[in-house]
Amino acid sequence: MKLFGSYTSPFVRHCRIALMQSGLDWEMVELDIHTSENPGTPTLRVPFLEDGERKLTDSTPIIKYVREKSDQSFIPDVQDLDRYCLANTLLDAAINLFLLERSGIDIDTNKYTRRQQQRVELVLKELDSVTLPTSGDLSDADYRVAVAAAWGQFRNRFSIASHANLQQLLEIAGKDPVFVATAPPAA
Ligand SMILES: N[C@@H](CCC(=O)N[C@@H](CS)C(=O)NCC(=O)O)C(=O)O
Repeated sequence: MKLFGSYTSPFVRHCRIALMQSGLDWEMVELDIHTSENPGTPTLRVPFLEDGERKLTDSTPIIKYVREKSDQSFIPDVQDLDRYCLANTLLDAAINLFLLERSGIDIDTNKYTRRQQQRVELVLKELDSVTLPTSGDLSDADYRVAVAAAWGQFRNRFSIASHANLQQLLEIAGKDPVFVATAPPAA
């Protein structure tokens, strides 16, 4: 199967983690979604996955598909799923702000972008308040929070300096071979 995406995307990173842990046959097709004329996905976002006739357009069904195809489960617990979704909300807001700023919008004066900034801070605080996993035993909710926190540091989009649990989660994830192997390339 083919995973389309970039090495800097946190959503793609999580898919790569699941694929590397799956033992399945797959390859990464590098794609710059911002410059590609006809990227082959209606979302105009990465990741997307092709496996024969099957096409998946979002990291969540991709990870569920990969986990289940390799006899693993995908977030059975509803509270873990909520945490996973919170990390998605954090990423969506932070990436949206990143792209708006890059396109020339002043995100400090616009009412909606200020709300997005507030959302980032509130979700970070909420994510910091949950129990940490033990080393070597990261769930998909842990991975999602970890790739989100790591992306924020990589792009300098938010600080986790006052969030001790998130810092510790990144330390735990830093001992996980696939998390380390999928780190975004140095700029
Ligand atoms: N819900 C999607 C989000 C994917 C997403 O936002 N990808 C970003 C890269 S990290 C993207 O392609 N953004 C391009 C754009 O918004 O124009 C998923 O989980 O796959």
